[in-house]
Amino acid sequence: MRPAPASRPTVVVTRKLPGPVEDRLEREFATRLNRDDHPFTAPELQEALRGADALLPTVTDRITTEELSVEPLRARILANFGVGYNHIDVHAAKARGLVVTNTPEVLTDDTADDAVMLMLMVARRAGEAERHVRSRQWTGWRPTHMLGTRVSGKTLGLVGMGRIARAVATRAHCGFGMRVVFHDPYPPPPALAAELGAEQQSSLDAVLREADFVSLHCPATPETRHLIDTERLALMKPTAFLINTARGDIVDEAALVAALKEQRIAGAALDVYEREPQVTPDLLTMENVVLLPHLGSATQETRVAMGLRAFENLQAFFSGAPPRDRVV
Ligand code: 8YV
Repeated sequence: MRPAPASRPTVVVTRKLPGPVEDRLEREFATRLNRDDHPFTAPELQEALRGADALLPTVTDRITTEELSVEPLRARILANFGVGYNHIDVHAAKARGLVVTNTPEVLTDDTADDAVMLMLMVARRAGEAERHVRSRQWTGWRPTHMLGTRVSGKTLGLVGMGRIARAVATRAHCGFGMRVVFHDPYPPPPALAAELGAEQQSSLDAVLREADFVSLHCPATPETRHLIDTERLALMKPTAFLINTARGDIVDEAALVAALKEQRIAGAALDVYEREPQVTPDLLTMENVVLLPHLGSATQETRVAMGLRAFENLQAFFSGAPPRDRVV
């Protein structure tokens, strides 16, 4: 008699994923999809941790010590959909014997494009101008209408110099002839920075003082929470713009609102927020602020690639091989 096939691992997918990713997951695993795409509640996450071998979560799932304290815990891996995993308490996960993986590299270019788009939008007043046309206020061309700020040739300050920052540096330096300065406590080798035309600064404060555009590219950790606060915003030029495609809690949003109101900086372009999906109401009223709904990796191509990368991590794990993108 042939042995019965080993039962397939059960995987709970917490949000709706692109079709090709869901198909792939369903072919390989006993997959539970989130058909109506509702954000999971804490009890739902706990239920999944109790009832499945793996979770494929996203940034909208807060997986803290509390969620991870379930008994009995069945899940053995959290295959995160996304490179950032600050929504997962990885120490608590590790303590409970869970493996955590992420999806680096595949979203680098699209997120860098998003940062450049935000820089151009805020400098050239694109959001404000679009609202102007759509609300039928445009009365025609005139030499002094909606003048913005030139991007080409200006100085871009990068906070963090990982993969996404380096892709932004290339675009800014090669595409816009910008001078690129950066600070990272773990900087890339000098030869690599030189290749990108990027100059390392001795401190974050030096970057903030020099830059016409400050773009944030550090991970969200306890150390980087409110890294950009009242004091750091005060170091920026009154003509400078802040761009954030990293994580909302790197910026003290209340301090940012105050700096914008008092015109201590020229504007801000944000893709991420401290309390997503809530946005500090004052920001919604400011014309010199561009607000996007966490779109960094939001292209068809990248979201499929992220899903397949999470799938590959699960596949490796359940076949007994080390997953490529293990973070703990
Ligand atoms: C994702 C992101 O869309 O990968 C990240 O860290 O911020 C985004 O690109 C999101 O995290 C998906 O969970």
